[in-house]
Amino acid sequence: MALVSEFLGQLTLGFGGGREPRFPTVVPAVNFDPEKDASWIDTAIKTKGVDEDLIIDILTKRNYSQRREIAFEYEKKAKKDMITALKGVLSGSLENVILGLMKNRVQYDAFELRASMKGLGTDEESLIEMVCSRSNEELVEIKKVYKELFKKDLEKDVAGDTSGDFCRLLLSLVEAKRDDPSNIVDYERIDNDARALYEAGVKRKGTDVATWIAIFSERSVPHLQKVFERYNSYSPYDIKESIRKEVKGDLEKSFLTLGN
Ligand SMILES: [Ca+2]
Repeated sequence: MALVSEFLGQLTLGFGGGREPRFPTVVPAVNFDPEKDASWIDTAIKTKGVDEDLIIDILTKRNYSQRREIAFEYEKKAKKDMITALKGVLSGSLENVILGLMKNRVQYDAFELRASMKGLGTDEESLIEMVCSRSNEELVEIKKVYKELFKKDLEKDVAGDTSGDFCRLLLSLVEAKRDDPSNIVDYERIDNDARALYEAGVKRKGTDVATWIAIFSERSVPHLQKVFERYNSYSPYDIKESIRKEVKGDLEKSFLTLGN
């Protein structure tokens, strides 16, 4: 039976190799044919002793929605659920990770995060997507699963792969310090935060990024939405325009994702 380390090796292969230097698990596979993949999976399952390598090869080189499409085609063709069929023939850690790729969003996110930082370079787009669009509760779960799967701290990997304000923002988010939503609307705090965002950005020369990071990463989502509304009574530009004016690159993309 294939070892989990071999499986993880498959996930990394695409990064070190020449043809797919970046995020092979995120970018959809080219010439993707779900019917063909489904029939390969069917063949692998039916092979005596199970062709684990083939299963790994297919499922790790497709992105999440492609894997779902393969499962759909498989069910059409084999008249049974692909996850159940895989469960029946796989075992141990390999079963866990393969099934994780198929259906558990948290495990999937942990894998994508790992893939976005492994090997040469960093896939910032995926990193931003994963860290800036997940809720606090999701990030707490992702960190836990990340540690279980890779025996590494997500914080340390993020810190090792990014730098400067971008790194500080991601770490602040990964620390999951965001307030829980409250039933009490604190208008004074909303106003203070809106003014602070304006004074730290559009109103001054340069940007006090630390203040932006603190507000964007520590306030609850409903509170932030009200802050962004209130922001318009201070700033001539709305929050998105302000982000575009004040910061650039990965930091800009991150704040824009958070400002959504
Ligand atoms: Ca400014």
